Amino acid sequence: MSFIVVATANKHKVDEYKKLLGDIEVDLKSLADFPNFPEVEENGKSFKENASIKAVAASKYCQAPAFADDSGLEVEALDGRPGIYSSRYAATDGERIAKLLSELEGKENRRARFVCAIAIAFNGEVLETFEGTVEGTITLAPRGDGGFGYDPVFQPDGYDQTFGELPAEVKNSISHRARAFASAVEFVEDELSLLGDTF
Ligand code: ITT
Repeated sequence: MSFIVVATANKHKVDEYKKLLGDIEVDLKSLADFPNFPEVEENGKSFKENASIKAVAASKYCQAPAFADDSGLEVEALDGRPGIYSSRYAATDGERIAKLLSELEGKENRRARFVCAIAIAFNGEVLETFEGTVEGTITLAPRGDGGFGYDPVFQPDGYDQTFGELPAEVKNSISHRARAFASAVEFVEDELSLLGDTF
């Protein structure tokens, strides 16, 4: 069976993509299946640029169609930070959350959005990029231990619980990642039949 690589070292992202694939029949590999994949420098200026850098590198190294996800949290009162630096904002999830809450202390505006860019690449070329977002607010304290990253402090609009508290199926039906991935799947189904059963 053919396979596609998700160019990520983040196992939480891999888990989410496995669920998002649902009954689409494709063998999903990740960088865990390519342990010697060289580190790529994410030196792009946008989520889409960084997703493209990762997808291109993986499509070449793995000799297979690849997609990558660059994502993060944009906080209104912090002028969009941490944004593309979300994973580099501090060393661990706990420290990232603590730093975010301390930066927001005393601020009334706690609006934020998660952004996910997905790039699909084949033979070292980007075929297309997609973006998905989900709007919400940053809670005063972490709640729940589901999901990963900033999920315990992100409460999506229309819900009383954070992504850390909501069941995974709910996050996976409204998340930035789910929305970007839905557009990517639509593109692959509509536009890429020329690649036959590669996808
Ligand atoms: P790869 O580059 O290997 O994919 P990464 O975790 O470094 O792994 P990013 O550079 O895209 O990925 O950084 C995304 C960071 O944004 C991630 O580490 C989290 O801190 C945060 N983030 C992204 N999506 C999230 C989500 O669904 N829930 C919570 N936090 C998220």
